[in-house]
Amino acid sequence: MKPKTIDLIGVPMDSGKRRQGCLMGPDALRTAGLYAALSDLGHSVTDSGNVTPATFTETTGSHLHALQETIAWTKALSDRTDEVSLNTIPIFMGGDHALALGTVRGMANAAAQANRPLFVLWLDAHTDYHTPATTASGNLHGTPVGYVTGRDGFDSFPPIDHPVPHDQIAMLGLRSVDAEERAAIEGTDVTYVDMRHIDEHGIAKPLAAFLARVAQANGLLHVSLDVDFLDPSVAPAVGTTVPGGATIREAHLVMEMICDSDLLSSLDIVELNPFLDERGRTAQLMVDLAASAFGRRVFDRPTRAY
Ligand code: B3U
Ligand code: MN
Ligand code: MN
Repeated sequence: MKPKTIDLIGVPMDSGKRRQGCLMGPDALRTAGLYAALSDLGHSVTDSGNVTPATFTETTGSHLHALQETIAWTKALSDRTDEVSLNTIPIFMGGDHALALGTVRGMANAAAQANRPLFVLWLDAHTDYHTPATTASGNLHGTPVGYVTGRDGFDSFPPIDHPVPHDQIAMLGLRSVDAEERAAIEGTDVTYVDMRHIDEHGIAKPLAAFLARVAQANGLLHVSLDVDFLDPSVAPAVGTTVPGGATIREAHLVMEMICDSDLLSSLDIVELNPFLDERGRTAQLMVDLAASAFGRRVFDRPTRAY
């Protein structure tokens, strides 16, 4: 892989759900050595510190948890993402998944300005396709895909000027989908790949097909990696533990294939809750996965035929 310019952006955001702790995520990723892992691979890395939300006053009485705070973060993150040059790959160190309301909105604007389509790879146990009206939990980390695709009901959020078309989104790792999300998503062209499909056909096939479409369209690729994509037995530092997730090897293969495609233009690492971690192992795994996405290999070439 050619050397890249990478910008580490901390997003200590915890407003997307009630269980707290993701605000420590950026520092856990720093402590686990994300900067060194990427610069040791020959990339030019900067750590821009943390984003802060605009000031806000929380309202009460809504079924939505921390709505005003999440809106404030969404504004700050879309503005911050707008500033990123397309020659730089931002890594948003979360923070919970509600940060993708801002990062994907910002990347969609950046892509539109460059006249290129934005594709989104959603690595998650969940589809996160709710709207503020359909979420039963009131947790806005379950809504970013609904928001960026332009679903109704996000009235007080920044408007979506460039909705991401459904057929430019692929979701891998699904195993916990609410009834409303399922009904809504089945009526779209989203590529949704659940764990059963991965068990039966492997993870490489649907991913290769998606990456080929991104390449064909000269698209930008935003990857949103939720810790709960992985099985909680190997990635315990997450609030929503859903058994039956991706293995370490499947996750590395995904990252290695993303690297080989040379398409990655932005990356979220989200839902890491260091308060729930075991001696930093989940943070370390996320750093290792990021390294795979940026070229870390055991060997550069496969072995000779045997
Ligand atoms: N779909 C459920 C659960 C959930 C979504 N994302 C996470 N959990 N991490 C909800 O609350 O919207
Ligand atoms: Mn998620
Ligand atoms: Mn999830």
